[in-house]
Amino acid sequence: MRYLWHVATLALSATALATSLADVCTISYVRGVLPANGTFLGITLNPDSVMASPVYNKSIQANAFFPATTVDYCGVTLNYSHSGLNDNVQLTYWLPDPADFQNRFLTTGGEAYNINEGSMILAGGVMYGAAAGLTDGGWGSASFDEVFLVANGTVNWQNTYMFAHQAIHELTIIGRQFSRLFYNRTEETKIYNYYQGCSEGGREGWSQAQRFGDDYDGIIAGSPAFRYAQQQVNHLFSAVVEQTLDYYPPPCELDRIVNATIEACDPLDGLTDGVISRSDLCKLHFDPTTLVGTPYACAASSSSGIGLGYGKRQSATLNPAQNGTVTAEAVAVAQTILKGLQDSDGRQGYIPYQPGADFNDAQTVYNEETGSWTLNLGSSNSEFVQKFVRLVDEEQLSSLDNVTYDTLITWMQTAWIRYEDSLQTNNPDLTTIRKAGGKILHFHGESDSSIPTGSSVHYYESVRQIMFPDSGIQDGAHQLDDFYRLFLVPGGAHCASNSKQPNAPMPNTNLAVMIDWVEKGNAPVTLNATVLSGVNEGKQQQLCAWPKRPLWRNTTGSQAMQCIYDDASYQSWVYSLDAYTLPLY
Ligand SMILES: *[C@@H]1O[C@H](CO)[C@@H](O)[C@H](O)[C@H]1NC(C)=O
Ligand SMILES: *[C@@H]1O[C@H](CO)[C@@H](O)[C@H](O)[C@H]1NC(C)=O
Ligand SMILES: *[C@@H]1O[C@H](CO)[C@@H](O)[C@H](O)[C@H]1NC(C)=O
Ligand SMILES: *[C@@H]1O[C@H](CO)[C@@H](O)[C@H](O)[C@H]1NC(C)=O
Ligand SMILES: *[C@@H]1O[C@H](CO)[C@@H](O)[C@H](O)[C@H]1NC(C)=O
Ligand SMILES: *[C@@H]1O[C@H](CO)[C@@H](O)[C@H](O)[C@H]1NC(C)=O
Ligand SMILES: *[C@@H]1O[C@H](CO)[C@@H](O)[C@H](O)[C@H]1NC(C)=O
Ligand SMILES: *[C@@H]1O[C@H](CO)[C@@H](O)[C@H](O)[C@H]1NC(C)=O
Ligand SMILES: *[C@@H]1O[C@H](CO)[C@@H](O)[C@H](O)[C@H]1NC(C)=O
Ligand SMILES: *[C@@H]1O[C@H](CO)[C@@H](O)[C@H](O)[C@H]1NC(C)=O
Ligand SMILES: [Ca+2]
Repeated sequence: MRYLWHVATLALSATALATSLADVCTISYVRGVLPANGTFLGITLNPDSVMASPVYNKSIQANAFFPATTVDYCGVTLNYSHSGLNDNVQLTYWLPDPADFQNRFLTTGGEAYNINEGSMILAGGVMYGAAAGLTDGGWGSASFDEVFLVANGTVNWQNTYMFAHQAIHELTIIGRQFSRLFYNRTEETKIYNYYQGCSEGGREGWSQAQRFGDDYDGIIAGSPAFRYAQQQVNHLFSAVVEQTLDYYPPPCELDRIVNATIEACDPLDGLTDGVISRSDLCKLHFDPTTLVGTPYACAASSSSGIGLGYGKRQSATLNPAQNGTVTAEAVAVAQTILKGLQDSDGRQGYIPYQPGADFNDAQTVYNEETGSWTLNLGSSNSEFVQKFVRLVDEEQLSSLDNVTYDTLITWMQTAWIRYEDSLQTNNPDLTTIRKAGGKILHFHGESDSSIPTGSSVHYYESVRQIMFPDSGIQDGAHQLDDFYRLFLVPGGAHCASNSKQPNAPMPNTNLAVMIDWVEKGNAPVTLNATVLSGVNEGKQQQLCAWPKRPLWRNTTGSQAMQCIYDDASYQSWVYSLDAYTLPLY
């Protein structure tokens, strides 16, 4: 009996394997395998909207999220609506050839105010035998900030909840079931559910881990834009520092400070490679006042002002050539920014960037008429306050008149309460995903200039203290290790490699690592990373798991990396955020 059953199974799977991509990648086949109406409460799929076409030999270069690959896939789009709402949400799926499908589904997220990263990112799932999907949230090619207000003063809460967590969850549950039917897998067949995203995509990953923990086997969340109220208002902090200290540094002067910081702090980790792998030692031991008097010079350049900041890019402006020597005022601006937002009583309101990160938020704007550098109130810095805090349907604040550090904290408080159950995304209770056996891989660049690296550390430490209140720092971390690991990426910029520290590694094999953890039980003790530029391009490196930190020591005649625990370093990452009455996780 058993033998016959086995033969029959083989015959069936042989039939399934014989199905080609062209056979299944048609509109009529896809319509025929859509989940039935009633499968998802409140959701109606629209069969008329289905588009499907096969794509062969699509090549994608190595990037921050996955290595170079060439994939064949079936590109499908499919719309749905919510009961009682006249809305239209479009899903995009890339489905691997039936012969390559490995019972995996990958949900992907977005960046800035975009709910997705564009379809190329889906190749990062297809290359591992996963059907992969993205959503437009229901607003087509518009971004969330464009559909957030119905009018001055009126929030579109449906769009807000969709962006916050609902759309990504719907993408996942529809996609997993659709994949099952598309590949003709039985209800008993396990379809592994993965998530991958960075920045806003990192926040979206956490929105799923915190609310829908039992729907995911593995969540990869990079540099998350969570603790949204504080994170977004914090983009204005650097400008308020400049206004308060009444010094508006030419961009070149701050750039010189960053370069000199990298140069001075690079060796503190034991390896002189142009990369600050220990920004904590930099914080503890490097004194930027030593830079006063250092000459700087930059050629004229067109500047987007903002680089990879969180928010929209600004139109390019021309920066004139700049030269001079670093002033005490510029160093004071840098030091105040790196202390982080504090209220007028010296209580901490938010977490700073690490030394060595660019000062993107502090970029000033050249005023040709006055020939001077002025405050930058561009949308990347101020849109959140104007739109999401003040509810004025405009992309930026018109001035910072009377805005103080206390004002920023008041705005953070207002947004925190308003978006606590939608965008805030800092619930530290991960009991559901832990119990369900899901895994979380969290990473963050240590030279991120858009989302402070310490924001990820603060969340990790909140989870540890809430879930394992009776354990110490290292023992609690050891318990978290079972399902949640945080890796800081030496020299890493915001979800990208760093042109200022080109030898820095990027963890761009995360989905392979996660699959290995989920499906084979091989937990990442250190995280696999690859150098994506510079002289060491292609070289593999390992990243230490928090709270351990890398240190290169000359033990066997050559510098070897060790992951060590160092309490002074650990303490340099800890902020009590005592400007608020409630605990801020
Ligand atoms: C689901 O119901 C809607 C509305 O009644 C209908 O237009 C659509 O064809 C149905 N979808 C499927 C997959 O049967
Ligand atoms: C599906 O959604 C897309 C994107 O919003 C839209 O362009 C298209 O017209 C929709 N198709 C149908 C049949 O509603
Ligand atoms: C894809 O590339 C391979 C190798 O270059 C080639 O053999 C194959 O014919 C190509 N397939 C299609 C559909 O273009
Ligand atoms: C929205 O409010 C701002 C600030 O009060 C005002 O300048 C703008 O005209 C208003 N927009 C509309 C469409 O009323
Ligand atoms: C789906 O698989 C079942 C066995 O699990 C088989 O009987 C059926 O013919 C398959 N359907 C298609 C469309 O391949
Ligand atoms: C900082 O270093 C970069 C190279 O990493 C260089 O292009 C830039 O000109 C330097 N800036 C200053 C002000 O020295
Ligand atoms: C420095 O800038 C001034 C104008 O501000 C210019 O006259 C001078 O040539 C510049 N010097 C160098 C070394 O670039
Ligand atoms: C700033 O405060 C001063 C003094 O209270 C007040 O006169 C002025 O109108 C305020 N400016 C703005 C833009 O609120
Ligand atoms: C680790 O990264 C290297 C490239 O640096 C790659 O060859 C290797 O396959 C990766 N390992 C895993 C498990 O992804
Ligand atoms: C490490 O130690 C060996 C032997 O003592 C020495 O030759 C070498 O220069 C050292 N390397 C570094 C990078 O300090
Ligand atoms: Ca170094």
